[in-house]
Amino acid sequence: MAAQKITLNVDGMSCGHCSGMVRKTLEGIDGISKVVVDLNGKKASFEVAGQDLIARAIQEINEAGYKASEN
Ligand SMILES: [Cu+2]
Repeated sequence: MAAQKITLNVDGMSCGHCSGMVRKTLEGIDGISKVVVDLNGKKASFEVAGQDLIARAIQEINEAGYKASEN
C-alpha cells in the first residue's frame, strides 16, 4: 500500500516543548514517517503506511496529554 499523507488537528500545544513531544510521539510509531508539527497552526502532518495508524496516532497523542482530531 502506498503511504498516505495525513494532517491532524492538535490542541493543547503551547510551546516548542509541546510540539517536540508530539513529534517524538508520532516518530515513535512504526509505519509513521515524515512528521511535521506546526505549533502555531495546531496541526501535525505525517505519512502513514496503513489506515489503522491514524487511530493509533490520535490515541498516542492524547495519551501524551494533547488533543488530536481528524479534520
Ligand atoms: Cu509546551
